[in-house]
Amino acid sequence: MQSIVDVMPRLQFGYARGALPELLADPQVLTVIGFGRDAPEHDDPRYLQVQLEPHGAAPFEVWRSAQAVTAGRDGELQWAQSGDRLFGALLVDEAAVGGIVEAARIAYSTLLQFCTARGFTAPLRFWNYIDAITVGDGDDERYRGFNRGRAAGIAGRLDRYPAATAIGRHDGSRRLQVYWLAGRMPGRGIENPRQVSAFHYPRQYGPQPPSFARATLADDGLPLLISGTASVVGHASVHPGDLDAQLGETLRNIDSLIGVARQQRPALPSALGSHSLVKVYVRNREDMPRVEARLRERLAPETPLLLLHAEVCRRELLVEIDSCHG
Ligand code: 3EB
Repeated sequence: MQSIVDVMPRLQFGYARGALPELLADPQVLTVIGFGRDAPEHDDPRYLQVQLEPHGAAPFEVWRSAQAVTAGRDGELQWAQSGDRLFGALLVDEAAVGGIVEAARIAYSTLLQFCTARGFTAPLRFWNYIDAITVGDGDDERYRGFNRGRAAGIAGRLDRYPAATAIGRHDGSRRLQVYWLAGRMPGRGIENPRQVSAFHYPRQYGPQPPSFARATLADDGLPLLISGTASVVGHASVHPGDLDAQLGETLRNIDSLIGVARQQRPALPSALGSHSLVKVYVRNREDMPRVEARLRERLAPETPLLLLHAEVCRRELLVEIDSCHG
């Protein structure tokens, strides 16, 4: 007999090593992401290339829905939707719009209007990939400009912040890339008691605090969506220059967030593991083998792990980790 309780169909996240055309041949695949300059080209709107170089041969990241998918393009925006899930991605050429601030404002106002028009009024998770993220001094730093533009694009359109990642690319292409997952019902923002909420960061980090929650807990068809997490305690970066200590602090922050989320959803596994998808952004390419070795010691052996060479938005931070969990 069927349960009278609605169970949301699950969206699965994983890393896969198949051939791209075969992955895309599955009609329930919502999104495939290829990493680095060796990622193949494909014009399917469910496929996205991210210009961050992987450590070793990169798998594809695959999001798979329990239902059929429809997909298309709308200008520079690509989208795919299935039931209550919408995946979208957008590239904005900074030179064409006058810089990073305006690129971020246009990206967010465009994508939020698009999502609302399709009935997906609840963005749940954003990934932002920004070339040369720490270039510029003081309040002219590009990441601070991105924060100003993002806040302007969101203003009046969102009453709560989803989880996010904002990470630097090294490819020299001044195009802002944003991709996201949206739903029809808002998720709950989860904050970390070890950290000041990013949207309350003090003035020293720029005139506009970053607009993101530490994690989103949405319906039970979605994992806990954990934001980019680094060695930040309170609002300060801790352990500058000490890679192992930064990794330890980052994992403590993630454990803490999972602990808070488990108060709302006790069925969530208590630690990262085979039911998680872990993405690790490493500032210095030469640190990648060490980061991988440390994480293999610290995490369950079957934990899906992808390491990418990327620039964290504070110069002293050597590593950042984001995850879909549970
Ligand atoms: C931090 O804790 C590290 O601006 O969207 C992590 C995740 C960070 C998301 C964002 C920034 C963002 O502040 C940086």
